[in-house]
Amino acid sequence: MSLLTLTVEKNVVDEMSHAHARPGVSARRMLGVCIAVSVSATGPAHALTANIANCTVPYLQSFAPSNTHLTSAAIINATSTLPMYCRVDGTIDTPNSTALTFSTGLPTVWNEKFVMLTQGGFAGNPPNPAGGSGTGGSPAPLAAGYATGSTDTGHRGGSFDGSFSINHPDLIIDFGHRGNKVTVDASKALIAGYYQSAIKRSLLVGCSNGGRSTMIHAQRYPDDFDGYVVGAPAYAWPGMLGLDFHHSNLAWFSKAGSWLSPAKVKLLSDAVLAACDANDGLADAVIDDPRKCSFDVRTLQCRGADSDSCLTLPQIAAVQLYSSDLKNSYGDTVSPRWLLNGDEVAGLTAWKLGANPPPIAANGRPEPLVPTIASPNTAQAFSFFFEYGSVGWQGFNDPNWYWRNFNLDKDLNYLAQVDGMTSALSTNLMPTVSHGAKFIFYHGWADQALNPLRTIMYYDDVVERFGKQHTDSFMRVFMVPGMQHCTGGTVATDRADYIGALEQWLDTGVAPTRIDASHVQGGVTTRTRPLCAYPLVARFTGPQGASTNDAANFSCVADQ
Ligand SMILES: [Ca+2]
Repeated sequence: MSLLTLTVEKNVVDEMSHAHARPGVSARRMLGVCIAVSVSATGPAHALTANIANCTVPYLQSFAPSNTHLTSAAIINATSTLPMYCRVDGTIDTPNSTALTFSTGLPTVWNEKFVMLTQGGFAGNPPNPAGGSGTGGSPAPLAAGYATGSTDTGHRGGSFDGSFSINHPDLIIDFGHRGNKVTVDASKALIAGYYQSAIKRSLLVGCSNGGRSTMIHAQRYPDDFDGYVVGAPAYAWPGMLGLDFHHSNLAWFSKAGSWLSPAKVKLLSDAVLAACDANDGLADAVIDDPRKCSFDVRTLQCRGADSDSCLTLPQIAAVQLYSSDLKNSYGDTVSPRWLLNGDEVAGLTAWKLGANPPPIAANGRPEPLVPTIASPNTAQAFSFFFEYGSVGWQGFNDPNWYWRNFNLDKDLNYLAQVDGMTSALSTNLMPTVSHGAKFIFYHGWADQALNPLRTIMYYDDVVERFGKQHTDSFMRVFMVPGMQHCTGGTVATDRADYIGALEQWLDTGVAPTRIDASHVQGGVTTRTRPLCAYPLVARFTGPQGASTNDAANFSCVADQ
């Protein structure tokens, strides 16, 4: 058998980093809410026009913090998707490092607001101030008239490469929170200097590691932002994140014969969907809340020879381990169950299994290809990039770490040390919410990268601390049925303007209970559906025979 590997392609890195703009997306579409900033060919409704003659390094350097060294400033002409802007690039010194690069985007017609962009995965991509927000539906903030900031957080390598961490706790801190902080400070200073005007509102947005970045910033630097869009956050990095990936690697690769081929993933996916789709009252190819799906995988057991239409006993055991809480020998749950969600076909192979079977060692055990310091972008499946990068290289600082040696009883302290640099577990949000800051969280119910139950757990912790009523005044969580990681999903309504909803909340003081979202296929909107503030759910309330693909026929109601 040939050694088939998964190599990260450029487009995958782009998808992970959510660094690309979404051409042609207007701020007006897909919204059940009004939005504060109207986007048109002439720019935002409320705008200030810059003196573009000031887009020079000598002029702007005079406003930059002393740790910030500008390398270029240039006017970028308008394109079909982006307005004219001044792009400022530079480096920022952090303790022990001069490697951090950043970029600030200064639109000529400015809406007087700032959006700090964040990166997914291990960050490490070139800064891109014209990039998307990672929110799966909001237009690129620069295109909407915002000044923007972006940074690689101090290292290069891209979204899947954690190798920078070995012997560099300083770079882990920069990745953890400091890289974004120094970029926010530099960007704000450059914005105020360029426009000779104060910033009226600042927002921090991101998904995945970007979601973690928003939370940790709110916890450590509570005065910087007025609002946060937090997508599918990897907030418990690396401890719980590493455990969740270890959990799935144990399920699929502990024993010979456990691995599922893409054909068997489809079998499982179809069977789960068939069993649970209608539980929410609508057979629409989406399981609204997969916690309520009690699918028995033993119904798929092979009765005769193994084939793509059944699962073997080792495969059934693997699905059961994957979809059960993982406990250590003391009985503590260290990783909650992965939900069977009926759209495994959209994400399980890429994130957890790989498209090709793992090599089998001489002892009969599967030995999936794992990343190495020399080859950090090659592995059996994405899960190994994150288990190795976060647990082995960040937690243990060991370039030769081996995933099977991780000890669930003894080794958590190794991760706790790095948790102190990167985790956003704190629920002490008072310093930021006391000045009026708001949070919109979102997470796909079918996310097979980061467990949606983790976001529910954080929300429950916040409610426990502040009470439901107080929490409602500053935080709303939108669970997206059928959505994969940050975006995607076979028929999920994965595109929603969370930034627009946050802006409206800040403008009016009225919290969003419903954000209308779309599924777009081949450029055509095939379904709209409200996303409802958790724990509310969307239920069909239209007239008999009305379209179930039209958000107008749904209401957000308490789940029954
Ligand atoms: Ca359904």
